[in-house]
Amino acid sequence: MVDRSPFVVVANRLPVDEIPNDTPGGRVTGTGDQQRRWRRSPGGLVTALHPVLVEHHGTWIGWAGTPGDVAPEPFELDGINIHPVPLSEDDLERYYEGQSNATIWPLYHDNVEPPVFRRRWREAYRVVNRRYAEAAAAVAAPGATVWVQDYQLQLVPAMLRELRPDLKIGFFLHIPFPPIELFMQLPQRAEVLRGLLGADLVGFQQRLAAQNFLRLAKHLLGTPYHGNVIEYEGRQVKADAFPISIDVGEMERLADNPLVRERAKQIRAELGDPKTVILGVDRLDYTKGIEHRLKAFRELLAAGKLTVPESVMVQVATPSRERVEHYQALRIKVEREVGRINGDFGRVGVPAVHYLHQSYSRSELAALYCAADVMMVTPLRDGMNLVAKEYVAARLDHGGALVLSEFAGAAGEMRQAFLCNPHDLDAVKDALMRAVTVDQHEARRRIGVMQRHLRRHDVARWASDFLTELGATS
Ligand code: GDG
Repeated sequence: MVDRSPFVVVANRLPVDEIPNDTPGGRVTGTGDQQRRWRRSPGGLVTALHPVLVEHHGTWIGWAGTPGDVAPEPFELDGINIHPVPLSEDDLERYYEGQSNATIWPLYHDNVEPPVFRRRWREAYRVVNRRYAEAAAAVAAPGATVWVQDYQLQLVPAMLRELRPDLKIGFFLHIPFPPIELFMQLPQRAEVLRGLLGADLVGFQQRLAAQNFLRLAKHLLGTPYHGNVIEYEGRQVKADAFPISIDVGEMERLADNPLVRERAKQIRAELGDPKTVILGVDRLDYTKGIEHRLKAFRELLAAGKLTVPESVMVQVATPSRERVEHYQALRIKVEREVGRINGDFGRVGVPAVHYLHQSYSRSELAALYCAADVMMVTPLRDGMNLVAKEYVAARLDHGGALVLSEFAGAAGEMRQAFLCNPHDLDAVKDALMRAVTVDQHEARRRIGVMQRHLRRHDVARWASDFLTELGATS
């Protein structure tokens, strides 16, 4: 473990999972009662940043995943310095579930659920953001580059700049940045904006989000901007779009694995070899439009345009933020809708919707992607949506069709998808039917164009574009 790093990533969560002590393998830290075992968690962000972190002896700062007042000691894993920050049960309830996921998350996603505002959550957000900023200030070498990630840590750039004016600070927001009218509802609005303006470069998924940010700064603080550069307190802050992507190579390797291909066939057989398998894969989140797609499917079944068992839907809804009220309410609504569809259109042993409230391995996900004729990605608002990109990358056979919401960042790049407005049920039904009935030649052409785009724009390119632009800021 080095004391100070020239490259530091700060994210809510560390890219590691603690595994039970009796599991073979993993990296062991501590001894006796304090012994712990760690494994790198899969994910696009860590894959993209891993080479940069290894090359620059980089450090990743974040929460290790277990609540407590004291964090595990820093350690090294696969060439990355891991620097845990503690989060207590209270912090998790207020900073993470409260301010991050019940206030900011819905507000930044067009208020698709009403945000909840609580003073004690805001205070916890401030306290925890300071903790992360202090950790970064302590590990960053003189003149280091620090890259702060996402909506949980928007105050960190300014806090860090105050502690360490010598650093080059980048910030990337993985979720949408709302228009002025919505952002203005945030009780902490000026503080959050000033927090972000502590960075040299603020990155967004889409150009529209960067523009919202530039306009907001002018509106709220009167800071002028020229092009995409804001003049703020004698410094220049650049705002730009960097659409994130996936590790295309990893998904292609998975999809090319004979075991995965075999599993895809087996999944279709287990589903009764239907003509059309329609798939959804999402965290169980109200922004993802799961109910909307279920309703579209139900109406098409009711109208006889689709029939069971020729068509079946598989919906993977990975458990997420289960202690937040909005999420509990969503689960009830989704499960009620699934029950209604199966009650009306299923038969014994032949459900219309296979609903799976579980997490799967990457290879099982790849097999599901390969098994699906139509992938439905219908968020009401989404920063990017990596599932859409994963599905396309997995289709080495050039088969399949993607139905994609116009409100996903991915729609900006994947114009060959069957695009739809998820708020308009008829439009969703129409896009689904076009995807179900598209002729093979046209389907292959569409997937092919999107794959070529993805191969040139993978997550490594995203990281290098951001870091190059950050390096070029004055
Ligand atoms: C946020 C923004 C933005 C899902 N179920 C399982 C599983 N997943 C994986 C998917 C995909 C990832 O989780 C989900 O990424 P998304 O982009 O679809 O959505 P968010 O979680 O909301 O991500 C989003 C993203 O950040 C990146 O900037 O695109 O807009 O909201 O990779 O495959 N992975 C495994 N098991 C599952 O059951 N292993």
